[in-house]
Order: sequence, then C-alpha cells, then structure tokens
Amino acid sequence: MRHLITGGAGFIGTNYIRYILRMYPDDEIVCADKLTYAGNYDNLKEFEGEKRFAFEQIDICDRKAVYSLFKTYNIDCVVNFAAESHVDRSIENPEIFLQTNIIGTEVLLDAVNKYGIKRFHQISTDEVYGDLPLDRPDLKFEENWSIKTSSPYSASKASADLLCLAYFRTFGTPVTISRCSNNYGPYQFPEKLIPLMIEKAQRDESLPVYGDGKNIRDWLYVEDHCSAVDKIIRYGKVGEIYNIGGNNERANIDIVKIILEALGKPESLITYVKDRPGHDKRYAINSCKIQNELGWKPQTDFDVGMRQTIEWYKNNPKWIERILNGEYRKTRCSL
Ligand code: NAD
Ligand code: TDX
Repeated sequence: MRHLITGGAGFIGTNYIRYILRMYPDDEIVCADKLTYAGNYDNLKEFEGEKRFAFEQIDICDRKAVYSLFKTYNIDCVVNFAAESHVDRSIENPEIFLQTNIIGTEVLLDAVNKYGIKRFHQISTDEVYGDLPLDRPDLKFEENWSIKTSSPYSASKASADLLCLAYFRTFGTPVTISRCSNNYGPYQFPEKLIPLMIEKAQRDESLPVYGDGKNIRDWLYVEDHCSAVDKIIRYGKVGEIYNIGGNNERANIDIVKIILEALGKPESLITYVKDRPGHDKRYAINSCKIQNELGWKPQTDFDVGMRQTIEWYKNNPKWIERILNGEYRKTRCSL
C-alpha cells in the first residue's frame, strides 16, 4: 500500500510514519508537509534515500501543488495529520487555523475525488465534542454526540469533520474520521503540556500551570493512536467516526508533579498562571466502538509510557536544543 501522510513532520505524523514502515515491510510512504514552525524535518532525516519513503514540501491549501502530488504518486490511501494544532495559538490568531484545517482538508478531499483514491482518513480530535463537567465522571464522549466546540482550533477541526461527512454523503468520497484524546510521547513540539514541562523542569525554569491545574485530559501514548488509525484505514467502515482514547484521565497538576518527581526537581518550580480563555474542563473518551468493532485497545500502561517519554526527551537534548535555537528550521527551507 502507498500512503500519503500529510503533516508527517509533526508529532503524531512522524510517529505514524515510523509505525507503518516498521509494521509493513512492503508499504510505502509519501509525506507531504509545509514545514510550519511545528514541522521538523529533523524527525524524518533518517529516512532520506530510503526507497520506501518520499518527502514533498507542500501546503495542503495549494490546490495546484496537491493535484500535482496526486498525479505524480500512485496513492492508495491518504491520512491527513496536517493541521494547526495548538489551542493557545488559535486564540491568538485564528485565521491560519481556518485556512489549513478547513480549506486544506477540502482541497485534499477534492483531490481524493479527482484521482479516485480508495480511502481518505481524517485525523480529528476529542475537542470537537466540547468539554465535560469535573463532577460527572460517568460522562464520556460518544461518536453520536453533537459537536459543541470551545476554541477556534476545535471549531476548525469540527468544520473539517463536517466537510468529510458531507463529501461522503454527496460524492460518496470514501472517508473515515477518528477523534482522539491527548497524545504524549517522543517528537512532540515543546509548546504542548508534557514536553514543555519536561523541558522547563530540566532547565530549572518555572512551570506555568493554567488556572488551578485541575482541568482533566485523557492521555494516550502516541503509538497506541498510530495502531488505532492503522486498524481504521484497513478495517474501518467508510462514512464512520471512531473515537480513540486512553481511558486514562489525569488532572494537569498531577501530570506536572509526575514529571517533576521523575526528574528529581522540586514542586516549588510550579507557578499558577492566568487561565486559558474558554479553557475546556475535562475530556474523556468512550472508545467502545473501535474496541468492539475493530478489536483495538491501548497497549501502553501510562506509567511505562510516561517513563519512556521522559527518558526520550532526556536522551535527545539536541532535538530540543535545535528547536529552541531555531536551527531545526534551517534543515530544509521552511515556509
Ligand atoms: P503538530 O502541530 O505536531 O504537527 C502538524 C504538522 O502539520 C506539522 O508538521 C506542520 O508542518 C504540518 N502542517 C501544518 N500546516 C500545514 C499545511 N497547510 N500544509 C501541510 N502541512 C502542514 O500536530 P500533532 O500534534 O502531530 O497533531 C496531528 C493531528 O492530530 C492534528 O490534526 C491534530 O488536530 C490531531 N490531534 C492531535 C492530538 C494531540 O494530542 N497532539 C490529539 C488529537 C488529535
Ligand atoms: O503551559 C501550559 N500550561 C497548562 O496548564 C500548557 C501548554 C497547557 N496547559 C494545560 C492546558 C490543557 O488543559 O494543559 C492541558 C493540555 O494542554 P495542551 O498540551 O495545549 O493540549 P490541549 O489544549 O488539551 O489540546 C491537545 O489535545 C487535543 C492538542 O494540542 C490538540 O491538538 C488535540 O486536538
């Protein structure tokens, strides 16, 4: 199978490429990525020259470039990871989120129709369901819940989901959608909670916890997300949405304390800062559908996954350093 992976120089995409190349010796990857600030070609450099891997620096909103890509490569399946993904940035500057996350998805869907691609998989998020109250642990997002977004980021992701479903109904485009909870693991850009806190703690800098730190996220090791997406593209039913979650809810402050303890740093580094506007209280995913229908379940125990993740950042100081000093953007011409 030849996969087109958009956004493959980012956190989850880069892990997914590794997963596919490792699990399927006959499969091939074409990675298309604009290399925004979040795209890091360092992540993919080791595949340069490999016959099963090709990289194209492309903006998914650039229709001409996208069509030419589809024309050049004989693609079987598209997995769309490309997105602006950081909620705080969407509050600062929503426009690029609408551009990439909505228009970019639409361009890809048109290309899928034009070139008769057999599967388009949209990587969505649990944030499209809005949030849950802290005092109702019985409630978890289900696939048939209505969309109720809080941030420009989640609104743009929800719009993309709606476009995918509209293309399925109107044109018969073979789409599937997955909505995953928060991922953690190697190669995550250090603006997101876990890598940011690891990086700051290692430097003895203060750790900015938003509000009271009691907001809850459902954490999933990134490789478990990869195996779920892989199941969906091979065995999932077109037109369907699949929730993916870790069944592993943690308050932000507890995550920060785990990191401090693992690194042998004092809790006095914690600083409570102004809350994120519109901050979602709690996410929790019901992933019974993918478990029952496709036989997927998360494999990585949270303590083990966190230990591995913290070790990875400790053992790869150059990776972080090149991001902090901007060198990573010089590996290839970034847009
Ligand atoms: P990321 O920000 O680390 O990576 C995004 C990648 O997309 C980068 O390589 C970037 O260069 C590329 N990109 C951005 N705009 C582009 C454009 N216009 N054209 C081509 N490439 C472009 O994001 P991530 O954390 O790896 O998330 C990947 C996907 O998973 C996103 O769609 C996100 O919404 C979704 N998701 C993420 C999480 C999470 O916890 N990180 C959870 C659920 C869903
Ligand atoms: O410095 C911080 N301090 C802090 O308290 C940061 C960066 C975050 N937080 C809090 C906000 C959230 O409650 O930690 C929690 C996690 O924040 P993020 O890492 O920014 O993730 P979140 O907003 O939950 O969104 C993530 O999960 C869903 C991804 O970034 C999205 O792309 C995905 O769709």
